[in-house]
Amino acid sequence: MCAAQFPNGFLWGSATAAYQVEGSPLADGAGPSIWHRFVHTPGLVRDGDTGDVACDHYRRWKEDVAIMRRLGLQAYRFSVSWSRILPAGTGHVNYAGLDFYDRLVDALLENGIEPLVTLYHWDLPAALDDRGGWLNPEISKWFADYAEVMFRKLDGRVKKWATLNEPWVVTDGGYLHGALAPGHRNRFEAPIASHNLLRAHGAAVQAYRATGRHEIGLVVNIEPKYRASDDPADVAATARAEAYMNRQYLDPVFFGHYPKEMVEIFGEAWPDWPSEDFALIQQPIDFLGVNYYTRSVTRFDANAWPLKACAVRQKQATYTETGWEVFAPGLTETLLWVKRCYGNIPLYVTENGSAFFDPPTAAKGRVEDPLRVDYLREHLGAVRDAIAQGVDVRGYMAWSLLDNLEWSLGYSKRFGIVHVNFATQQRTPKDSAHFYAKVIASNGAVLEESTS
Ligand code: PNW
Repeated sequence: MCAAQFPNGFLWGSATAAYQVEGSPLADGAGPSIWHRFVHTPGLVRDGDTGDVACDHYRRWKEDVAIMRRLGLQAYRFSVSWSRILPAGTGHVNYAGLDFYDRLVDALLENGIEPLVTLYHWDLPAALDDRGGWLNPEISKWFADYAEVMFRKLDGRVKKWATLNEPWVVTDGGYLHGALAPGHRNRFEAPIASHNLLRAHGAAVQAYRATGRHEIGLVVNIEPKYRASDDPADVAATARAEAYMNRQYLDPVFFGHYPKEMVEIFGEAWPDWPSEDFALIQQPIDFLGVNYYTRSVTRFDANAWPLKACAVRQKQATYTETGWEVFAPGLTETLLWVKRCYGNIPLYVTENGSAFFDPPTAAKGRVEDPLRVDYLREHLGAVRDAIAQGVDVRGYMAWSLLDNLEWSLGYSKRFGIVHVNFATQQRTPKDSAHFYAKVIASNGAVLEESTS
């Protein structure tokens, strides 16, 4: 038995994002988002999959809340679709869209489940993309105005807000490599989009201080970078990769400047930023959300643009269906790294999970997913280890509650702890969900039981 335990009040939950689960993207007066556009552009999403129906959560949310309750979840992290609230992105408020989240929050609270609300999980109103989207500096005001609508409606019932989910993925996928909406490939645009995401984050935090009374933070994805060798070229490549993915957003928020490696990475495409922007970006936040999936062992690669770095595949490791190495110690390392670099801010693991093939047995009422159970067990142990070493981790949100639209990979990758049959919308909690329910009921004590 290990003495380390999860603190009392540790928050156990699960997470989703609006476009990945809701379906009915244009219902009740909603405007289209860039994801609605992207999925309806032929050739961009695997198998032509769309979020038109997804998990039909927009209509089946009551059933989904009941599932959460049965599993004993204490928290549900979801995101709000901006274009349901403001169909044109700014201006007219669509009260029917607002009502959906209003009812969801009430139902969660009635079932003893705390809502954690993310304001932006990638589904920008298409009308704002037409005005330049994240490339238009006015977006900080657009975002703060939208955020304020949400704060006025839900703050008090919602006590934990996140501004942005994974700004790195938004810019790397959406503006640099083009695999995600809006699908641009432009090295001059990516830094501008990043900077405006940060300004928008800061403006929303400012708006929250004026209207809200609880907690607001930011959610970033972190993938710890281990150097492949001590060769100076590999060491420098690893530092670039760490700056680009892990520090590009946190350094400005906590220190008021970008990592020095950004100029080296982007060269002439990296602008000189007005110094007053950093006062806006550096608003104090109440917590940080960390999304962790994997690590990377990094080496120099002259052909890998723009980082001149690439990941080295590990021979002995298990890889998930998204090609990510299963490496639980990396989560402990990530949490320790955040504390070491940025101080003792309260942390939530806002996403962690794995895509594996599930056996087609859901119709019989059982889905055995031993690899996902192992992943969950090992990563929860990693969180516990970080807590034992003094990191202030306050909660864990399993990604994802439901199998869902894995963005441009469509429905081909299943991250859910609850299986979704997309033909019938039948939900079946997988073995991993039942395991997680036991973890929650014992506040983590079940992790100490030997499994071999
Ligand atoms: C996250 N990376 O995306 C998102 O927040 C989820 O919406 C998504 O479904 C989940 O992880 C699984 O992919 C990421 O390349 C996408 O490092 C890419 C990376 C990290 C997170």
